[in-house]
Amino acid sequence: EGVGPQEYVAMKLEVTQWGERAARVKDLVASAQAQGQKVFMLAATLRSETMYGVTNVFVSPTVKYGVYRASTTKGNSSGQDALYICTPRAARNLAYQGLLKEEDKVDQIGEIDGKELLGTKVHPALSANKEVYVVPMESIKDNKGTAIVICMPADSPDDWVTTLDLRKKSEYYNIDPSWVAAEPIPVLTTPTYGDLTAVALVEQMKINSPKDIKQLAEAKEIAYKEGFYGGTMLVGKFKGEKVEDIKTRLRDELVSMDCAFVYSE
Ligand code: A2H
Repeated sequence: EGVGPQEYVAMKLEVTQWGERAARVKDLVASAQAQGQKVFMLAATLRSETMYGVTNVFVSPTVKYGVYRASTTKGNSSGQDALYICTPRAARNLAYQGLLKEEDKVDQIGEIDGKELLGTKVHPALSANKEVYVVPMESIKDNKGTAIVICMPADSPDDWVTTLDLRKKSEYYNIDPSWVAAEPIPVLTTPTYGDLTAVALVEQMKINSPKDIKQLAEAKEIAYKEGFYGGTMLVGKFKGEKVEDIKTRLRDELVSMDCAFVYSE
C-alpha cells in the first residue's frame, strides 16, 4: 500500500449477454433493462493504455458483488440511468465521490456471487475483441479496486499465467474452455521484451502457476516499468507514440467516450 490515495481508472464494461449462471442477476436487473438501462461491470485498472488488448474479464468466484444505480451526471455523460456491478466496498467509495445515483448513500439493488457472473459476456471499449467472457481469478482481493479486473495477457504477467491455468484446468475452475481467449493481443512494444512483454517474462522466468506469487510480483514490476518508460504503442490512435507521453491523453479519451471514469481510493 502506498501513501496518498491511489487513482484508478474504472472501465465501464457493458454487459452484452448474461451467462446461464446469471439467472438471479438477470431477474434483478430485468425491469431496468426493459426500460433500456445499460448494466456495466466496473473494472479498476492502472493501465488503461492496454485496453486495446483485453481478452477476458476476471472476477473472484468467492467474492460478493452488488448492483448499484449510477449517477446520471458524474462518470456518465450519457445522462441515462444505468446500473453498475462492483463490490459493496467499492460502491461506498464511489458514492462518496458522487459517482452513484444517491450521493453519499449506497443504495444496493441486490447482491451477486462472483461465480454467478462466470460465462457472462461484456463489451470492452477499444479492444480488438468486441465481446469477452467473464472468467475466474482466485487471487482477486475484495479490498482493492472493484474486485473486477480486465485481463490483458500481453502486458500483465498475472493475467497471462492465469489465462494459461484456466485453459489447462477448465474442469477444476468449472468453466467452459471456449470462454478463455486463445491468444494475447499485442498492444505495445518494449525494447527488451518485444510485443508480448508479459509472455516473454513468464517464459524467461519460468513461471508456471498463479501461485508463484514472488516471481509474479517481480515480473509485474519489470513489465510495468518496461511498458511505462520504454513502451511504444503498436495500435490505435496513438500508434508509434511513447506510452509515457500518451497515457494520460488516452485515459482522458476513454473518459470523454463515456467508457471510463477516474476515481480514487
Ligand atoms: B491492472 P495496485 Cl496490463 N485484486 O490492470 C487483485 N488485483 C487487482 C484488483 C484486485 N481486487 N483490482 C485491480 N487489480 C489489478 C491491467 C494491468 C494491471 C496490467 C499490468 C499490471 C497491472 C490489466 N489487468 O497491475 O495494487 C489491476 O490490474 C499491476 C499491479 O492498486 C490493476 O491494474 O497497484 C492493479 O491490479 C491495481 O493494483
